[in-house]
Amino acid sequence: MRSPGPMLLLAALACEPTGAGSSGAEGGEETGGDTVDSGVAEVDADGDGAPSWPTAVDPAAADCDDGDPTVRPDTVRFFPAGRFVRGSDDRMNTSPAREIGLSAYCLDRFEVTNASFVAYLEARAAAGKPNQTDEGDLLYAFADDTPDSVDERIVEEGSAWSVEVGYEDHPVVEVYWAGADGYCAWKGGRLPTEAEWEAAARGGEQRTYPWGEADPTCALENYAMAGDGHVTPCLDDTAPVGSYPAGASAQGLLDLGGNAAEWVFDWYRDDYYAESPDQDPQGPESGWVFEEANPEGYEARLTRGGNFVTGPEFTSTFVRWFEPSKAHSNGVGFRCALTPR
Ligand SMILES: [Ca+2]
Ligand SMILES: [Ca+2]
Ligand SMILES: [Ca+2]
Repeated sequence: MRSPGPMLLLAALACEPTGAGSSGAEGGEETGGDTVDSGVAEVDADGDGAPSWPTAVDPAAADCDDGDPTVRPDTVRFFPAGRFVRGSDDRMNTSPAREIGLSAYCLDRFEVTNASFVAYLEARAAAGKPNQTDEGDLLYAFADDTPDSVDERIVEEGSAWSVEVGYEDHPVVEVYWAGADGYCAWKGGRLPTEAEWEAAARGGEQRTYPWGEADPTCALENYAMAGDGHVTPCLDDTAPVGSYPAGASAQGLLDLGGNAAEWVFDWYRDDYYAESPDQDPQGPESGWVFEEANPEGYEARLTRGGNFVTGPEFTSTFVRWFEPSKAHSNGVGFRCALTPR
């Protein structure tokens, strides 16, 4: 477990998404120390109003880190150990659908925002490496040479960074996998595994979409509507995180469908589900994709949940979407997981 320095704590305090207000903060007002029916007292060691996850009666109110008052269930949700059916037999790369087990984990309720990611760049600058990991991997794509509909929202000005006004609470996009991985580690967490992401979206009910079975609409998520052979985006841009409370998952996670697609930890192989372990799968050892247009193939990682320009099927709970491992895109961001502690 890494020990966060003062800069991390300051950044964590400054980075709670303000777009979160509409979706409530269940659990945040809980008082610790209540005696429950079993006679076991809930413990709230860090005094943030949320009981520690091993003692919490209600998983939705559980504190994933009872030693850190900046980690609370209004922004990080606890998922108890359990089993769920992953995948779908409808698609080759999601077959076979089968039951797997996961240890307890925690997952952010919101996509990581531009403002939060700038705090990470500032912390890297203090370490002398503003836009790269210690291994030299780029974090954010400032110089985007691909034509697209959305400009970069984080602007580099010498040794400082600013977010385009009005985009502070939008999900960070144009972020490399290494940037997502590095940010989550800096926050004391990690990227979710693909299986953790899917279990959270399924909500313990085998949901087709994070909110349930209803077809996507522009009131449920930020995606692109299917039409006659083409798609029409609801907004053609990101929206502030947490803008679609009607599309929340069973456990209250926002924007799992649409807005920014989300990097997960795993490498991508289309046949992985046939060979993956039944407990806590972490993905294959390496990722690779072959395509007609690119028969030599390329190294690939995974995103989940679709984004503001993808059609409805990509925003389902089970569809897997691969990207070149060093890719960046105006529609790809991430959220972080945490092993409860
Ligand atoms: Ca607590
Ligand atoms: Ca806490
Ligand atoms: Ca998303």
